[in-house]
Amino acid sequence: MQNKPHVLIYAPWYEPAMDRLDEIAITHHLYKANNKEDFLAEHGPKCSVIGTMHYCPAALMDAVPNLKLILNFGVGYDGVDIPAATKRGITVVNTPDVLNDCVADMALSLILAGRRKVLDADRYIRSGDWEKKGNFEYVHNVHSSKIGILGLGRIGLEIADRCKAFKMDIAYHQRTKRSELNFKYYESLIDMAEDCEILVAIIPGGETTEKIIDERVIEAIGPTGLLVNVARGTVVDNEALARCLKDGRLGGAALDVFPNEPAVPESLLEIDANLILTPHMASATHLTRMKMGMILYDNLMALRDGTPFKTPVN
Ligand code: A2R
Repeated sequence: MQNKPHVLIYAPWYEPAMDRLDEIAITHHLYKANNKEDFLAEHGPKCSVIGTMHYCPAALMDAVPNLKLILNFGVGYDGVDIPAATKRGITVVNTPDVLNDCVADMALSLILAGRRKVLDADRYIRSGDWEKKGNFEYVHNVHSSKIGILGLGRIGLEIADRCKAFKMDIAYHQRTKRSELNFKYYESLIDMAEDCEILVAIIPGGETTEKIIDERVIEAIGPTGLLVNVARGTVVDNEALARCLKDGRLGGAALDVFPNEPAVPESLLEIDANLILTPHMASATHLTRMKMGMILYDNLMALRDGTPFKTPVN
């Protein structure tokens, strides 16, 4: 095919899906290069597309002077400089909706495991404590507990649906009330945290939400409460979280995301109970990652064929 676009792959994604791009494009894998600067200088100018996961600063856009399209593998694009892309006439596309169920499933896994202390209980057996000390501590209910969802968007709504099945009492906070829904709305995040036993975050990252879950909010969730973060690491003040977990102001936390992945704050790694850490895997099932990849494939087809993009964010 004559008019195959050249794609600079900055960060790789689900391989079976990424490999499909080679049917309709010529891919250049920057992340594999020993000398990234030389690689970029050689291949950047012929590329009209960058493929990435949540990250594309203006400097990278400038290294690809004929850039028309950024394929962002993931629904969150807080690491992509959207104003810079828009200013340069570059379209950014993401992979919304197809991951809603998967991320919601993971949120529920963390809620259930965090609330019932499944991982601590597993360690209790393996350490021999069951035989030495007797039965494991009593924990708190999932059913009939009050949950506050921070961000009742596409994924948040799926989480709410699952919580309903678990007979939980559901509330939410975001900037806009959704009058079409029956869930209790809180105008104030801190008020919701005060009233709830579980708080789950599923909002975008970026400046407007940075450390929105601060020490006051964490304290408000309380000593018997659970914080679950499947949004972005930046939305929680993780140092405050570590302090609150250590001195018992917060009962427990379950985190799938961190501010500088794959690094995890030392202060969290030091904590060996009431804290579940997972490596940003909420959407990482074979089927969902394939679906996400195929959305990027379809957007690339649209660029090649001159048809409208499927999932533009700018
Ligand atoms: O605030 P609203 O009414 O725009 O509601 C959105 C809410 N949200 C916020 N809530 C409180 N304070 C904020 N500063 C704030 N900014 C946004 O988050 C909306 O209901 C929700 C996001 O929903 P969607 O745009 O449908 O996103 P989706 O697909 O559910 O994904 C959420 C995030 C991604 O951006 C990734 O960072 C993560 O989940 O995987």
